[in-house]
Amino acid sequence: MNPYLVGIVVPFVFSYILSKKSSKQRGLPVDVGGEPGYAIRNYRFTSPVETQWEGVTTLAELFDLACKNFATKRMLGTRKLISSEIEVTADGRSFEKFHFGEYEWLSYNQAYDAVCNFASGIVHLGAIFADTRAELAPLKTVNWCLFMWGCFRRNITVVTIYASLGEEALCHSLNETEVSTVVCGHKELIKLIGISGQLDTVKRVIYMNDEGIAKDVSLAEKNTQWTLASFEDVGRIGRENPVAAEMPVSADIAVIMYTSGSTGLPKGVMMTHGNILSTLSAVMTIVPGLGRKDVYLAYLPLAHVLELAAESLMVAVGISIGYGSPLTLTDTSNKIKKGTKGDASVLRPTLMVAVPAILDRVRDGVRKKVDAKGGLSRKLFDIAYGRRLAAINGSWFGAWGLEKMLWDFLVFRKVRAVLGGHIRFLLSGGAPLSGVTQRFINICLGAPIGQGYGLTETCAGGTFSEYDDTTVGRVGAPLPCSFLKLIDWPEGGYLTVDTPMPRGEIVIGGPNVTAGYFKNEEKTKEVYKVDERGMRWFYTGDIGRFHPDGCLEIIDRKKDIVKLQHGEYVSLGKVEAALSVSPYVDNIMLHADPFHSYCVALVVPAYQALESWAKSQGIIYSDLSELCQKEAAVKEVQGSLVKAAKQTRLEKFEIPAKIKLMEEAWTPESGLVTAALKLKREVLRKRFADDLSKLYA
Ligand SMILES: *[C@@H]1O[C@H](CO)[C@@H](O)[C@H](O)[C@H]1NC(C)=O
Ligand SMILES: *[C@@H]1O[C@H](CO)[C@@H](O)[C@H](O)[C@H]1NC(C)=O
Ligand SMILES: *[C@@H]1O[C@H](CO)[C@@H](O)[C@H](O)[C@H]1NC(C)=O
Ligand SMILES: CC(=O)N[C@H]1CO[C@H](CO)[C@@H](O)[C@@H]1O
Repeated sequence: MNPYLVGIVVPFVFSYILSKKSSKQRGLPVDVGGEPGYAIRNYRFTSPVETQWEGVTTLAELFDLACKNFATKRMLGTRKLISSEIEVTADGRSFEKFHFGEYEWLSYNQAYDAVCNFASGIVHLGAIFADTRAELAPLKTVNWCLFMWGCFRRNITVVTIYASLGEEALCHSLNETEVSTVVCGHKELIKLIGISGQLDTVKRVIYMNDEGIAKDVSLAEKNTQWTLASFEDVGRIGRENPVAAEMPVSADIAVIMYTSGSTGLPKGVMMTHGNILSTLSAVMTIVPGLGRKDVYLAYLPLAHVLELAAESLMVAVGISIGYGSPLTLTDTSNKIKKGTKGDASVLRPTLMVAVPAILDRVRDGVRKKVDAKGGLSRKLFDIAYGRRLAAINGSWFGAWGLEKMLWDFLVFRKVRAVLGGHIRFLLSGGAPLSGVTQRFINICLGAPIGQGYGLTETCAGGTFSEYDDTTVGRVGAPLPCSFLKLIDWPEGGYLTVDTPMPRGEIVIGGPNVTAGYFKNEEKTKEVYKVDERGMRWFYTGDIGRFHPDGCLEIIDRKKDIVKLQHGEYVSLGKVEAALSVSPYVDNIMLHADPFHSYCVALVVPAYQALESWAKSQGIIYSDLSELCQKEAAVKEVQGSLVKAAKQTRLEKFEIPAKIKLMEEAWTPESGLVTAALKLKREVLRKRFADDLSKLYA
């Protein structure tokens, strides 16, 4: 039978039968102490959970338990490097490309031995550690992960710092924590040598045996007084001199995580073992059927709280973790040699964590491919997508059934193969995910996206959207480890008595709320408060509203609001998210100035889209920089911004009146965005001050 016919008949029957909207109550009001507000808890738990594992109160104990339970199962995998080469493009830029082979695995037992060896080896070396691991170290991340567990076993606090923070921030973080031993790869080692004169406390460096490390090590030996040792050395020393564990207690600090704040120097968030454990316990209750059959693809840095929590949870429940990196994820990723396989196609993971920026890229990539193919396959894709959208819109049950199977087989199977074809659950966090992207990924991958909301300060705990919640744009009900409260913010016009939904600043309380900022009493006091009942609350500065079913929607951010000359308020984050829907936008920073009546914006265009448009228009240009300055290009992008703004019903004053196209992408390395790819407004404003003032001229 003609598949089209089936595709058109079956859906009606199914959507008709199953189009019942579920109205499950996911969060319930709760009575709490502290500042008055509107508080909500998870519908299944009356008080915040602290641990899901009997008798386990620290990560160190959790690791022991996991190794006992899952002994011979695969725990950590990395891909063998087969070859690497430098590829030079036509315009003279060079890229390193890799060819990786199959995954090679360590069992839980083997990992346990390695962790014990590291733990003993560390004792012979010294105290606090810092991780400045680069993004691309796919071969050695296993060592870093094992090393962290080794530190926990010795009650040693691990400090995590992004190498991409920049010199000043790196110096500041290492100085502040008085770190004595630094763990790093070769890129970071070079950075460290460069600032070695300003580091008083660093005595030792443990390096990863990356390719090309030898000459950096000899450079360090020449220029510094440091003791240098490789991971292998530490393991060997530990094996030869075993030392008993020195287990921490729940209230001991496990990790000090430096977060790249959008302003000023980074702050070190102190996380206790109890903090992290309560987040793990909470997330565990939320992913359906989390179990030993799952495979997890780890590719975000462990210095990201989401990744730390996710990887620890995977270990706790006996899941195999395969390592990858953002630049080697798919067959078409930047660093993957043409014709060889990306991490996802080799590992075929069932679970992944993603930040919205990465999902946006996946969406754009798929869309581009489909558009490029054109013709019948594009039409088929659009029909399939439309049908699925309508079905999901009705109810979750409508999302299953025969029609889904048909479309999956005809259309989405190929899309799914991009991430290995087996994904059954995706967790998105770190920033709000646009509804458009959420739907797109939902439909194309056929897997629910759990959207979480949480901060480093709350140990990633906050809210989480359940797998059966098919709405978009919301971040779900409170996690079982958190109470959420909205409090009035009269200056911004958000009140808990607002209708139809209570609105206000989001405040998070519970055992997951971290101990505060390291050596920063003042800032800690400003945003952390303990109420009369002994519960800790963190003031997020985000503005949210609670839907009647107890789910949270983030609608604004306190400090991102600017009042224009004529008194209109512009919420920068909200407008940027809306404008990002434009296919020409890779990144955008809206700028509003109280002395003007309109906004302007810096736009990093999606270069491919812009270039193919230019080609279609017969526009001649020698390089990107010239194209970005062409009036026609600016006009085209601006036009698409206006369209995006209309779609999302922005006000006229919210639409940037003038824009500048940036000729270079904003990356964490350039210090213009955080490692989670959030804009660093202050830095961007300073860097592009001239461009901004020209836009207002
Ligand atoms: C770190 O400490 C050293 C020595 O005390 C000092 O020279 C340097 O300026 C400090 N750097 C930062 C960023 O605080
Ligand atoms: C763990 O280390 C911290 C900091 O050195 C110390 O205060 C604490 O007492 C230690 N915990 C145990 C159980 O020994
Ligand atoms: C989804 O449903 C809502 C109302 O329930 C409707 O307003 C919207 O147009 C629908 N969207 C699609 C794509 O069907
Ligand atoms: C580990 C931790 O910080 N635990 C605290 C969690 O919060 C409760 C009160 O809500 C405290 O009693 C715990 O000490």
